[in-house]
Amino acid sequence: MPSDIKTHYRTCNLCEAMCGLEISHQGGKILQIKGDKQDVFSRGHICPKAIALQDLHEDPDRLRTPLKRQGNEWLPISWDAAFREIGAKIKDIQRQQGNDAVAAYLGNPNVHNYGNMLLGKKLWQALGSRNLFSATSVDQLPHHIVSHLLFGHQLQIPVPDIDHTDYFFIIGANPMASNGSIMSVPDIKNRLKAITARGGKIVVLDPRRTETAELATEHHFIKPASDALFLLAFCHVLVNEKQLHTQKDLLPCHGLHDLPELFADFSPEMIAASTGIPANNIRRLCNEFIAAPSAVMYGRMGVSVQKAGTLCQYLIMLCNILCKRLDQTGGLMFANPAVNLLPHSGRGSMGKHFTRVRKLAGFGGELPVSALAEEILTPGTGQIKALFSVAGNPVLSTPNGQQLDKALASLDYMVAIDMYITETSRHAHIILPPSSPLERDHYDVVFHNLAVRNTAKYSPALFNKDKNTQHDWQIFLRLAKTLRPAKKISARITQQLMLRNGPRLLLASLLRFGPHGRGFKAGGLSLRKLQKEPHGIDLGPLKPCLPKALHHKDKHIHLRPDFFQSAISECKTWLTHNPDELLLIGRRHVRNNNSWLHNSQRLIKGKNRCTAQLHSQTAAIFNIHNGAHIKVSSRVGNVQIEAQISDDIMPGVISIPHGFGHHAGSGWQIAREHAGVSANDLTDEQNTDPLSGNAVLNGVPVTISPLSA
Ligand SMILES: Nc1nc2c(c(=O)[nH]1)N[C@H]1C(S)=C(S)[C@@H](COP(=O)(O)OP(=O)(O)OC[C@H]3O[C@@H](n4cnc5c(=O)[nH]c(N)nc54)[C@H](O)[C@@H]3O)O[C@H]1N2
Ligand SMILES: Nc1nc2c(c(=O)[nH]1)N[C@H]1C(S)=C(S)[C@@H](COP(=O)(O)OP(=O)(O)OC[C@H]3O[C@@H](n4cnc5c(=O)[nH]c(N)nc54)[C@H](O)[C@@H]3O)O[C@H]1N2
Ligand code: SF4
Ligand SMILES: [Mo]
Repeated sequence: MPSDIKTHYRTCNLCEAMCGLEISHQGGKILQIKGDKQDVFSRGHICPKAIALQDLHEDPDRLRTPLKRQGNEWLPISWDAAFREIGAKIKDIQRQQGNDAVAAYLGNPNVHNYGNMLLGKKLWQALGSRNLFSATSVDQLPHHIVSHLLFGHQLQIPVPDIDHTDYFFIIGANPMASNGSIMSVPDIKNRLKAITARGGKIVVLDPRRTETAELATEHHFIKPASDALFLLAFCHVLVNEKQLHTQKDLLPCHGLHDLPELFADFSPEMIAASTGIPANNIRRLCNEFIAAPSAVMYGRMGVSVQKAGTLCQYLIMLCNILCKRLDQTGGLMFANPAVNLLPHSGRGSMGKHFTRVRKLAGFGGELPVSALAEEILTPGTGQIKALFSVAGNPVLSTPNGQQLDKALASLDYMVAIDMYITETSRHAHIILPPSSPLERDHYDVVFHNLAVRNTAKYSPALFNKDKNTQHDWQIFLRLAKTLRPAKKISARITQQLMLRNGPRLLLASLLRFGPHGRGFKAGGLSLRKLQKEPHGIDLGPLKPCLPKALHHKDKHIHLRPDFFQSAISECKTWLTHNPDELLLIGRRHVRNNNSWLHNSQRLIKGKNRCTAQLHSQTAAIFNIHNGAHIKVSSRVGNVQIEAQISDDIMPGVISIPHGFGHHAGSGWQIAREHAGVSANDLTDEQNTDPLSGNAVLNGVPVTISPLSA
């Protein structure tokens, strides 16, 4: 290699897998991005999206300076002028209509950005509004609630010990496309293959025969949103038939004795027709799950964002507990990350506040985003009049996007912190673009807590940002300072210190005082030590840590059957089977990332991915041919989309990926050429999980009809 070619190592921040990248660059230009073979966690693996970091960095459509909207036109504005205008408008609205008139929506990439995680709250605190929404309530909210109830902390979420399991039971997850979620696991393919190679088994329950199902030992179609019934029958066998709740050597639990009553009515025979899974299969799977030397049951988006999402995640946890799979090697285990955010975050609180219009309960200081549009559109005291949208695209990612689109257009004022003019940020009065991911340093403060192995890695910035570029955290701190200038001298000094040092100082102290650091003593893990290890440091496999690590004072798991009783009773009404029902589910593809990587030509090229997949039997009923255009309608709207006939999907199910539906008024030119339609123009904001307020994005009733041939 010529000497002026340099190599930079960093962790990819695009998804949860935390792959190590090796980036060669010369004179400020990226030459190549490949997997870092020496990375202690990912061992050289990357997915096709890694190259998007270059495309994103170089994308001429990526905003590099704040923009102010004048009608339909966008004009550059200086940072100082932008902060001044925002400060004045927001203060004015809050003075006249109260703090709650200003809301914030936080999108998914916040969690992949440690500055946002560590300093974002300064902005929400400065706003002082109870109207805080995020992508959590179209995603993993049920996991937080289950962990809050059972273990005493919303962030204490166990993950599959995939590298040591003999039996991986996957319900409603497609890690081969998603690269794992609530399970940070680079190189999923080889880790899955290793399970079967060592004589283990992978079982997948999914209405689609997915890329993950292809690798599994066994795949079963399950009717969308019937998983709670399947899991109730599974628990029925474990508890009512095999009495596993009476075992003496279970982890200490409260509430075991109430379990038989909960599951009494759900024998495998009762639920077979409604789920599509024969009773003998359920009993066999139970026996196998109990008998395997090690085993783990895991469920993700397919079960999290359905009507009984919270119940499903609860029942999955119960199966793991009853079969002694929780906190066991090869089972469901807790990570021990170098940065442990648990002591510094709320343990989770339920029902402390409710949305104004529909009275949906909040959790952990946030409200369900399914209610955001109506909170903007419904007049009255407490109506939302202004919004900060931060690293999110809720018009494409939350239910009934069309309604939210209208709501955003009606706001008195909106600010977007985003690097693109998106379907959402196009409604903003001002867009504040942050630095590109390659211009900032990186440490995963969230996903090491959900990783299948304990490792730590710090990535410095690859490129220096120029003076006119601001990191997200700088934008937050400057906004906070404008909105709530510190009064006391000590607070002013802290504000100034934070602005000068950013999140790195906090990271350094979290590492030093974290589980692998030694505080003020020498030795132990520190930022300085990590800076010398560009491929990361291996901290070993997941280890048992219960009951010590439980956050409940009594060091017991609280099973809380009382909390789930009503949802379980409700399931009894689902025991009827309607053969004519057509249910919508989602679909992820390894080259998409929610709504925002469609502007990379290298990723979007190829066959149209925004299609409606349906089974040939379903197609025949509606007289639909492969490639035909069809209309899909739901209670809230309709879309016109290309049909893709595939027998890899269950009859009676239709699958449309989310994140498409790019608007002509957006600024991503390549994405617009592959606009597609938004699945969330069909999902219903009124349809939420009663236990959590989480959105129902899978199992949405729709009808279809062919458009002219
Ligand atoms: N129907 C259906 N809907 C779904 C899902 C589904 O499976 N089906 N999945 C849901 C899930 S799991 C999620 S997480 C949500 C995602 O929902 P959102 O988070 O609302 O949407 P994203 O598409 O991730 O949009 C991210 C935005 O952040 C911007 N961005 C990227 N990086 C940064 C950064 O570092 N700083 C800033 N300031 N901006 C940045 C991008 O330009 C983009 O506009 O979608 C949900 N919606
Ligand atoms: N390439 C890519 N990777 C991503 C993302 C992306 O958009 N693209 N998004 C990231 C984000 S934000 C997240 S949260 C994760 C999500 O990660 P995953 O949950 O692994 O991803 P999904 O592909 O949504 O998997 C859900 C699976 O559930 C199935 N399913 C749908 N409905 C049901 C049902 O009712 N019952 C059952 N049993 N299964 C059902 C679907 O067919 C699908 O295979 O992926 C992350 N990684
Ligand atoms: S799997 Fe995720 S972390 Fe790894 S390269 Fe792809 S997008 Fe990046
Ligand atoms: Mo997500």
